[in-house]
Amino acid sequence: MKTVYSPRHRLHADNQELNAGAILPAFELPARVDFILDRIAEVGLGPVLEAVPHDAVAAAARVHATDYLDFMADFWRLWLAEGRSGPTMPYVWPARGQRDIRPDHVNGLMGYYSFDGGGSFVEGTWEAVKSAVDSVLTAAEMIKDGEKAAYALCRPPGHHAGISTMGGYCFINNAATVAQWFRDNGAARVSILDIDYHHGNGTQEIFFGRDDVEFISLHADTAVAYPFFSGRADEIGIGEGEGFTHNFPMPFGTAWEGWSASFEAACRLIADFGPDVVVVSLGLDTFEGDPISRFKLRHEDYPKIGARLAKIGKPVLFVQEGGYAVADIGVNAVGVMTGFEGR
Ligand code: Q9C
Ligand code: ZN
Repeated sequence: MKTVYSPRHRLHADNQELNAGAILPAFELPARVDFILDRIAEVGLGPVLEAVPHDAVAAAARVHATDYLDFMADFWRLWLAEGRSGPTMPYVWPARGQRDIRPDHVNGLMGYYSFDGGGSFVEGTWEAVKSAVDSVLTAAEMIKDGEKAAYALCRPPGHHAGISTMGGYCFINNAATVAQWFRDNGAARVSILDIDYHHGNGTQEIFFGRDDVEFISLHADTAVAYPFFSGRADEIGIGEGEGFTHNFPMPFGTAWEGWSASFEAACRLIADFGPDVVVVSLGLDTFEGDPISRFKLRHEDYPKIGARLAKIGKPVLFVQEGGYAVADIGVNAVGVMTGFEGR
């Protein structure tokens, strides 16, 4: 299987996050990509190709608001103009009872265009964000040209990014952007299967009212787990989209037995929908050793995921999302791919 990535992901580094009352270095690190690339080489998964530059912003604008994209493009200039240069973090949001009103100052804009403190910028963030879109579009072209599967090793991840909000380490929604790209390039129907530990709130928001892009998410029950404000089983879509969003929340401690029951149901939903292509939001934070998550999948489970996805018989574009047990994510990511290939 071919992997696509951009070395420009490295420009997004040394970010911070709010975690249990402390400001810590972000878990979402450049080393994540290195560990996956090392494992790809070790196992001989296949060629690793550099992303071809695309008009990433135009592709993203098919699913994100242009004022949001303009804000991110301009963000570092606004930050420097305030005399700052260190990593950023939003800190005030328009919550219930306040107005949905766009401020002029960068401090307010950060909050207006985010839903949590996980949208932390450094100087190179915007370049890295666009490079992840280049990766996913390059991989999509391979699928369009006949590959059965491709792996877009995106960083930063994307599935928490909504129409006009960053958060959860995400800025542009890579999976949503590529699903829309497939629709714009001949696919009648696209399924997005999100198997990251966290609910794919951004992707859900983007496609909630649509019947041409199905969204299925397996995740930790958001009654008790991040991102808390979406991901319940009763969220099924709205209007024309009713019945085309499917959520499978699962309790802390879920291991293969429970997880695979939801996964099997998800695979059947995909077969019923009959998409031209399946986009898999591939988070590896379901792993038992993940430092910020509480599922119990083991190394040997990941090839089984790939093998079942291959049985659907549709082209699959894997898009990297979360996964933070740094030394293990290479083994688990490549395990999905080798399982898909039946080796
Ligand atoms: N103590 C992705 O996996 N922090 N984003 C939760 C837990 C946010 C995860 C804090 C986690 C975001 C792409
Ligand atoms: Zn996650």
